[in-house]
Amino acid sequence: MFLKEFRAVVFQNVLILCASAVLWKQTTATATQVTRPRGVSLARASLYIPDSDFTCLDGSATFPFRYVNDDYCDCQDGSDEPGTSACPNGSFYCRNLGHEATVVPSSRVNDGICDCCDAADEYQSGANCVNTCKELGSAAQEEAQKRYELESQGYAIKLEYINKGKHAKQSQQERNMALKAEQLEAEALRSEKEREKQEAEEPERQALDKYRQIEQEAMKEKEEMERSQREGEASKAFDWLDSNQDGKLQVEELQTHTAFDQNQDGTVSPDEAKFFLHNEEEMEKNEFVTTGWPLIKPFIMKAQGLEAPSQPEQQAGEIPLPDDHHQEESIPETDGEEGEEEDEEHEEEGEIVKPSPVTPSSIEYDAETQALIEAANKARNAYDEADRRLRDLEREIRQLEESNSKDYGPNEEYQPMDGQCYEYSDREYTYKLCPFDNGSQRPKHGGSETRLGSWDSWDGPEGSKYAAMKYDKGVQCWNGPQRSLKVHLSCGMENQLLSVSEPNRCEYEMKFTTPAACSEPRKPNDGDSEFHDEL
Ligand code: MAN
Repeated sequence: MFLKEFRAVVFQNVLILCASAVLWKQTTATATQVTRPRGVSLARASLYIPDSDFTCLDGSATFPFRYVNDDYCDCQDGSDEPGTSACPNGSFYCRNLGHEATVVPSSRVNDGICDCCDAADEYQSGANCVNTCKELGSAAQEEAQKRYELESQGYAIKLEYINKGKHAKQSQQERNMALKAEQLEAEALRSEKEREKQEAEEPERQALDKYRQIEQEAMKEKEEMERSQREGEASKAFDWLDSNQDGKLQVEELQTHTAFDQNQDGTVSPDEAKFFLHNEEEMEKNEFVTTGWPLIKPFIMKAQGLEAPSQPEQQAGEIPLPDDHHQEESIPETDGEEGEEEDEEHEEEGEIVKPSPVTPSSIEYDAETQALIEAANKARNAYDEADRRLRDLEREIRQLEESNSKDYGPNEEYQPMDGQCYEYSDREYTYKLCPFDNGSQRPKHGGSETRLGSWDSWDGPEGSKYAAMKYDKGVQCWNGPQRSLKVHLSCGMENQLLSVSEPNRCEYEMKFTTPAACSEPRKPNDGDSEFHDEL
């Protein structure tokens, strides 16, 4: 406070006459400009009125105007020293006539380095700053003009996209309405065909029931015959193996047949023989017929040079009949009459085993039943067709509604990108983005495609939601999260995938340009931004 009073006195008594001159010297003044202290923007000029006291812009203090730019910092916000480096937090406004106005920190004022292109920040340092604003201004102007032209072209394409998108939406809605009407008709037709089918199937069912009964009986008969053939064969085999005819098979009896020599050492050991008797010393005929013969039969067949079935349960086929008592490993005929009978019996069995002529596929129906079947078939086909038609319609409606519910931007401008795919290759992978569908990665040197994510939502920052897209639920990363992808969109003349990165493992980012992201371009101004700077 004391210092301030002292300085005020000095100013009042010694420099009072020069004060206004100094102050005015520190202003910029051209014919078209409002006069204001050095370092103050046009927008703030009205806050610096030479004839009245100055109030710091943060309202913290008020003092005579001559304190402004007196190279002493009075305001906490540095607003009293816009044209000197006295305040550490002050800022200096470069007018930069011919180019863009800029604001630099006060500390750069008269520091010997040229910051403003009009050299205004170095008015006392002796640095030989040259005013380069005109050159910079025209280069920037040229650049801005080029950008404007490109943006205009991009925007023109965007307008086409908007047109296409809106048109597509409208035709989808029309198609949807038409499909809904067709769906109603198709539902009615299917109900009608269903009723006709039921009406035709009932008499068919009644007629077929009769045949089904006959069929079942024939099947039963066939099974019975097969079973008895199997048992006959087993019984005959038993009699042949039971060489002492005591009604039981013993180990010794089996040992006489090389067919049971499993380890091929030339003899059938008791253990080898016992294996076929379920590890017992002997086996009764009943047991042999049900479970013994199925085990033994493949070995006999093998010894006869026949292919043995792989599953013992499936052994019920015929094997050559025994015809020579002495022929090893052939089931022999029994001596005398009995043998002849067996032989005959077997021949009979051979005939019976032939497949039954009554199988479901070979049934011949009477003309009336046949007509009923044909009528029912016709009704079934008609129903199937009506059902298929309805399901096709429902599927198409679902797809349309799915596509209709997608957010293609505020004016449908992103709609033309749906259904397209764009690629980008780096050293290792070829990446593919199919907007509104998915993103993927394919190794360049072979290997399968990995899905990085499926379309989820718009994901731009608040206020510019349409600046980014999110694709998630990609293929699970090994020991990590499911892959996901973020696509950053910017204005460009064409739809193009510019770059792909993986900032975190299995989290991918793409840069994509598209005319759909262009905004209506603003004509570049004349390069003098003096009237555009803001408070
Ligand atoms: C693959 C690629 C990579 C990813 C690893 C993670 O090699 O999908 O992008 O980083 O898997 O294990």
